[in-house]
Amino acid sequence: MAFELPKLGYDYTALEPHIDARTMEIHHTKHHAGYTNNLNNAIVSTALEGKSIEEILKGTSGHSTAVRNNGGGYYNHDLYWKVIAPGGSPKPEGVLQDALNEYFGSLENFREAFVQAAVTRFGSGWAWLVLQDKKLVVSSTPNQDNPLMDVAEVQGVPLLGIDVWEHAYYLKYQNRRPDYVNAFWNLINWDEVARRFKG
Ligand code: MN3
Repeated sequence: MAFELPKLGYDYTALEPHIDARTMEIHHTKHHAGYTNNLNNAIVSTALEGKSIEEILKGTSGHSTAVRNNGGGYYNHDLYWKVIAPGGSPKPEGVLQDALNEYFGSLENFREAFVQAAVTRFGSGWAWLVLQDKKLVVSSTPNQDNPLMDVAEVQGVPLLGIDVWEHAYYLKYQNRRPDYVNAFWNLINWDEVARRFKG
């Protein structure tokens, strides 16, 4: 019943040169594993044991800080590994492309908004593309919060997310967060974003 660290669909080296293998290995085997273990420890023998991660997150205002931080960390990293892929995938098509055009004007405008949210998030956190009441919006959250949480300023379904904690990029990019964010853009798995959009 406990949450398990998901396996990646590719090797640690597969996202080079955009994200280096050492960062990937530490991020997955130390950071994501830590959130997973700490989440399990925080919910064992409580009313949350056996619930889905989505159910747990939507009740965040009523949970401990440990559940908020580690539940978010568990979910967010699972999404992160899936919305990127070696070489990325072709640009958004079909209904996702139409929606991005409708709410941002163009893919390039969406990119600017997403990059801006990622670069300007102060300290550790995430930037998101969020499906909110059938609209698409860009937001960012502090720490391991995400749009599924009832404490988030912008609530909805996260379709795409970028981790802007320094542990996600510091070995290769040091303080150059914008370089990492722009490199991430080359890896986006639009097929996965579209799958989440269609629900
Ligand atoms: Mn991380």
